[in-house]
Order: sequence, then C-alpha cells, then structure tokens
Amino acid sequence: MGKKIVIFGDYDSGKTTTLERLCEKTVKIEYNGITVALDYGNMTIDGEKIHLFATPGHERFRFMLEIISIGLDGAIIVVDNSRGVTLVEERIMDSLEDEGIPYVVFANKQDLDDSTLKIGRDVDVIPTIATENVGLFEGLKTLLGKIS
Ligand SMILES: Nc1nc2c(ncn2[C@@H]2O[C@H](COP(=O)(O)OP(=O)(O)OP(=O)(O)O)[C@@H](O)[C@H]2O)c(=O)[nH]1
Ligand SMILES: [Mg+2]
Repeated sequence: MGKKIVIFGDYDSGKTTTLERLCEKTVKIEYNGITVALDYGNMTIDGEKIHLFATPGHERFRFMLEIISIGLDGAIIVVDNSRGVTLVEERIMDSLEDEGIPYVVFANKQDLDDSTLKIGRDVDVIPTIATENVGLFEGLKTLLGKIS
C-alpha cells in the first residue's frame, strides 16, 4: 500500500512544481497552469512506496480537498514565503491538528523572499525553492520521520 501524502496550500504557492520535482513521473490535471482537480506522482523511499497528491489552490476547485484527503498519512503545506501564511492555509493546518495528522510547512519561493516565515505554531518549517529543487526531498524526509 505505502503512504499517502497530500500537498496543500493556497493558489500559486508552488504545490504542482513541488510534486513534479519530487516525482519522476506525474499526472497533472491542469488548465492554463492552474490545477483544476489534482496532481499525482509516486516514488519509493527505503523500499516503501510514497504516493503524493497535490490539491488545487483556487477557490472554485477547493471542493476536491476533502476527497483527496481521504486516508492521508501526512501532509505538506506549501506556502509562498513572499506572501506569507494565508487564511486558507491557517484553516488547513487547524484541521490537520484537530485530526492529529503529521504535517510540515514548506516556506517556498525563497529565491524571491528569504525572510523567516511568521507562523505561530509548533511545526517544522523547511525553506524551499521548488523550481530549483531546493529543500524538497529533505522536507519530505522530515515529514516521513513523523509518520509511524
Ligand atoms: N520564483 C519561484 N517561482 C516558483 C517557485 N515555485 C513555484 N514557482 C512558480 O509559481 C507559479 C505557480 O506554481 P505552481 O506549482 O503551479 O503552483 P500551484 O500551487 O500548483 O498553483 P495552483 O494549482 O493554481 O494552486 C509557477 O509560475 C511556478 O513556476 C519558487 O520556488 N520560486
Ligand atoms: Mg497546482
């Protein structure tokens, strides 16, 4: 079976790019560069299959989040570091915490803004540049270390 990891985050934060860089082969359901349903990719780490799903960030496709989230083992919140944590991202982290699901935060687009992300939570924040594959694998390993 392996593990199911879901990538959340507000629109344009870099979720699809993150999944594409982490996985060799991916399936994307996009229109004009915007995820309209989901992205999927997988990889094998230490002999275990890791299934990655990236959610759509745009409001009108957000009904998909609940469906994609069924049976998840862990989550990655991709935040645009130049924008900061949005209300949508706060809500997602709230519900993950309510349900006791392990997650990490990717403070993405460090090439545009490398200031420290303001986040009033006890969570691992990994600085990333998804377009340059910086920090992504290390961040995923950090998450996997939190999943039993
Ligand atoms: N400068 C910079 N641009 C990035 C980075 N990561 C992603 N982008 C760019 O940001 C834009 C959006 O990236 P996506 O990966 O499509 O973002 P997304 O979160 O999947 O967007 P939605 O599916 O529409 O919610 C694209 O133009 C990416 O090339 C980064 O680390 N640095
Ligand atoms: Mg996307």
